[in-house]
Amino acid sequence: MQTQTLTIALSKGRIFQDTLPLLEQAGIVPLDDPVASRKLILDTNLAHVKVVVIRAADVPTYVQYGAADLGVAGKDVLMEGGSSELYEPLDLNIARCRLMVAAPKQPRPIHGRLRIATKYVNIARDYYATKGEQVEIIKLYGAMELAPLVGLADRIVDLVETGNTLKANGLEPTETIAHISSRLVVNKAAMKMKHEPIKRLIAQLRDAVSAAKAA
Ligand code: PRT
Ligand code: MG
Repeated sequence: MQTQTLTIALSKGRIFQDTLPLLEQAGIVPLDDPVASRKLILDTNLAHVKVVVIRAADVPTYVQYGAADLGVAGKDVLMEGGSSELYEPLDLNIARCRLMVAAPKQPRPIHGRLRIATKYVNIARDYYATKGEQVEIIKLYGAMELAPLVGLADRIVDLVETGNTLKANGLEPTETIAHISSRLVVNKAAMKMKHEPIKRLIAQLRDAVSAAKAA
């Protein structure tokens, strides 16, 4: 039987960088650096394995539709997207951070509903609904930290790693919504059709994650 091809979706930046050592442990080494080469499809040392490099928020879509067999996505992206059309077999324990509410250290008086700026509108809506608080959610695509400084919002919901970005903008974290790490996601049909190579790769990545934890 011919070797089945595998396509793995990764995003540029921290997820690519942190996934590389795990893939290497599994015997997969991309032949190009996506930043230097600008290529979107990378060959690897294995002829039947390719890596596609896309935006972080697009990874679940590529995998759900089978354009990639597997991918690596932040739990924040998976929670916000809310698709049940993917398998999520492994916590890779990389790109870790927390999804938090943050507020100005010197808050302004709040009139009426609390205004929350975030790119995570679904997560924020659910979070405040569960708390039973009526809030107004304002969708932004980036630089959430700016919103309270210019009076656009009273709070933000954003990812926090070191807390330096919040601090530099006069904000402080007030509540943790979720602990975040990146997950391996797998296309449901591929899991059946390419069961052997995918099962093997999951097992190898699981070992690599355990080894990284022990180190
Ligand atoms: O950047 P781009 O617009 O291309 O897309 P993206 O922001 O979705 O991708 P990327 O590569 O920035 O993030 C990919 C994934 O990394 C996210 O979905 C998270 O799961 C994970 N991750 C881990 C983080 C962080 N840590 C993180 N600190 N993603 C973003 N940040 C940002 C955060 O939004 C804030 O602006 O870093 C800033 C805070 O960092 P500290 O250290 O100052 O607290
Ligand atoms: Mg980013």
